[in-house]
Amino acid sequence: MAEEVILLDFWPSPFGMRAMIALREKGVDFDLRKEDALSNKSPLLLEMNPVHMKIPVLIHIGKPVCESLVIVQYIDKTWGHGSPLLPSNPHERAHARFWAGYVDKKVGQVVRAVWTSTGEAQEAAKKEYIECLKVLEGELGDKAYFGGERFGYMDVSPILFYSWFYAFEASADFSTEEECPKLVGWAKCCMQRKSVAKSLPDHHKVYDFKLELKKKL
Ligand code: GS8
Repeated sequence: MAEEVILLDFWPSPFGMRAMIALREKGVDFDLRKEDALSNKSPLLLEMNPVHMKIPVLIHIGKPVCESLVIVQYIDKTWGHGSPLLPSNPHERAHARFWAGYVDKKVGQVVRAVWTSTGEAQEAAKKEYIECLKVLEGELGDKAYFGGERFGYMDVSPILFYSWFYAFEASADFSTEEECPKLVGWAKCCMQRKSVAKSLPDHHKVYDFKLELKKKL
């Protein structure tokens, strides 16, 4: 390996998937170190991300980069080869950052209650979650990818949910495809890319993990 690139990851983590997709889009070789981020954090993780103590952490020539969206931007700037993930136009760039942030600030905030709650609380969470997805679908419109014809930063951010759709659906009895057909069409189109297919875990495995996690909560 020409320069040392290490990714600290936890296999079901949606956030780790973002970093992996970006590295694979750029064709960067990396050493994937699997963590048990929930119950047995390694000394390296604690040293490299002492503030949040969370994965993913990208360690490039000994220096850590934390937070998945920051990592994706770092990868895009550092490895210039391959097509850029972020647009160069300042307004388009700001727009891409806004929507990537929407995924964490809105969708990410409501989704937990979809699989952890029950009864009326779950129904309310499901409604709110589907509304958030529909807003995202509205932004996608009839485009192939969020940014237009090319896969980019705005796709790397939300695609992580695809591997979790099944777990959410099975927990709260709904079909994402019926609710948001264009969004699921987009996700299937992203899955045609090697970078994405290789980085997203099997949705049944994710579901089993969720069941185990729910028992512990
Ligand atoms: C979130 C990372 C995160 O929650 C990002 O990188 O975008 N905003 C951050 N990581 C989890 C992995 S599981 O989904 C984590 O490391 N959790 C450990 C903990 O909460 O202690």
